[in-house]
Amino acid sequence: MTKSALQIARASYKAKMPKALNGNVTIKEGAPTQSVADHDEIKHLFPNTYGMPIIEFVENTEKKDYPAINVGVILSGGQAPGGHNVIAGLFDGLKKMNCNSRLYGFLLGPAGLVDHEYMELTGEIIDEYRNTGGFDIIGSGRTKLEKKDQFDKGLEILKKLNISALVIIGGDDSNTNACVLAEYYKRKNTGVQVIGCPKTIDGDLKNEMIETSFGFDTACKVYSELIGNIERDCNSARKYWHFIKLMGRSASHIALECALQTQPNICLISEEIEEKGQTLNDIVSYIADIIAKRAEKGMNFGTVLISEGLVEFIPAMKSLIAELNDFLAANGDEFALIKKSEQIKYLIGKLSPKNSAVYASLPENVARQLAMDRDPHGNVQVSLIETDKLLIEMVGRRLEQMKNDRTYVGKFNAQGHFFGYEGRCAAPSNYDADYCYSLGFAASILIGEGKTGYMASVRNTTKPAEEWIAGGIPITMMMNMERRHGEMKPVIQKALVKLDGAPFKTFAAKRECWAMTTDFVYPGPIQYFGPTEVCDQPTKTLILEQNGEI
Ligand code: FBP
Repeated sequence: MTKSALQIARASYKAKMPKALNGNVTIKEGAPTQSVADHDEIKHLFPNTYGMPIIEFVENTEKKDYPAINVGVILSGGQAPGGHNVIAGLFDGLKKMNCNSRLYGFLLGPAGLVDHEYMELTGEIIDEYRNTGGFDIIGSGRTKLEKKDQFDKGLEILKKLNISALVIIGGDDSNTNACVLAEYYKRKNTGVQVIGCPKTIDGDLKNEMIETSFGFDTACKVYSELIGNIERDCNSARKYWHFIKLMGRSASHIALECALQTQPNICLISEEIEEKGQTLNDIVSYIADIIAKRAEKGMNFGTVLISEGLVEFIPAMKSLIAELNDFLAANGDEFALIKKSEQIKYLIGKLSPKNSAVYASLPENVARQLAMDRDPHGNVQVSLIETDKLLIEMVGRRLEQMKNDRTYVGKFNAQGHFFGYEGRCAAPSNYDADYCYSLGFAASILIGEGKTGYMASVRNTTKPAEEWIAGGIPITMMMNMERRHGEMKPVIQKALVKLDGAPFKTFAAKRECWAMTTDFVYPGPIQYFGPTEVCDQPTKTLILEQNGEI
């Protein structure tokens, strides 16, 4: 592999860890825990892993003896910067406990466990990937690990390789499944422990105990750099409105964080739109009004940030998408036979009158995107819906009408962008490099201490790394019952943007001013070397959540 100069320099970066993890470690156990809701149901479903205490790692004067063990690791779902450092931290932690322990990686996600595709991760391989972005060390995948026969197939290879613990690095769904697997292996007395790690750039796997999912920090910094560059271009040429859609699936954490970092003229937060019950028309009016007001001041330019899942949060669109999901799930074969050019007309004829009218009002390309293949969960793939283009088209039409009414005098030239894949494999920021390495190291200690059904946790991360608090959180503690595919299932609660939380309130207090001024901030690229105030800062979201102010 030919390496860039940055990669070479970055390879020697020593990830910072909480003080307690640097020497000999022991565990401090808290009181028994409960699930966030639906206690009885969750307890009934997880009799062997429910109610376990929160664990904190503390320094120890004595060195403990740990037996040599074999451990497996899986990267699950979308890429997030720092995954390689979780694996490096896990590897180093295992070797520190016993230099004869071995680590195996299952290839291309959970499918590797079921299909018995794996490789041993040696020190030489790990060193190649320290502080690098991507998940390419073993690859990732979206196979859902949820059925008994998959668990049993997995157990065969775990037994064959004498693996006694498995670490699953994933988002809320993958960690939910990790917990189900932990319970299953414990119930069957297999002797295999399962530990989860919180990953996703979307930032929606967080709660009181898990401060943030890894990758969110780096991805937001990458997008904010790009947004800042666009803002500067915008402020230089003064002739374009830039509509920028940002990844993040349902939750708008990425859009909100990028807004806090770059101060755009408009940022659409899906959770607020849903709460206010806004229509697509309301959103178009909101944007068009700001464009018209800026035009009055001669500013025919600006930036609009749009969260990826926006359309699913507009009540009328939500209802349309839900009916389309059900219809296509039930009539997929018939739909596949319809000629491409006839598909929209066909669906208009099949939907209920209300949803049919909404569907018919959409620009053709968006109507087509809504009818495309579903993801493995049967849901529309929001990353494929060109919301930026949808809004450009609808706002453009509205401004034309406003010109006729003489309520808008200006020029509307717009550019659409989508930032998502650009940030998922970036070289991890110092924050993510340190956080991930610490998470992996914490996972190794949970394993050494015989724990299962836990998620590795590192808290207090707005403070210097040595003050971070590492430990483990019982996954059942994060669970509640939710309806999925018509059935009630135990799942980790997804964290959406809280409208009464400090990050949103800070944004809401400033947005009117940002709309009319041109107070863009240009964050520039992530800095990997240099003073701490430039290189080691966490996200504004995290600072606001923990300290209430920036
Ligand atoms: P995870 O939740 O698995 O981390 O994936 C996040 C994400 O990047 C979303 O932001 C995005 O909607 C989706 O993955 C895209 O999926 P794919 O990688 O399959 O295109």
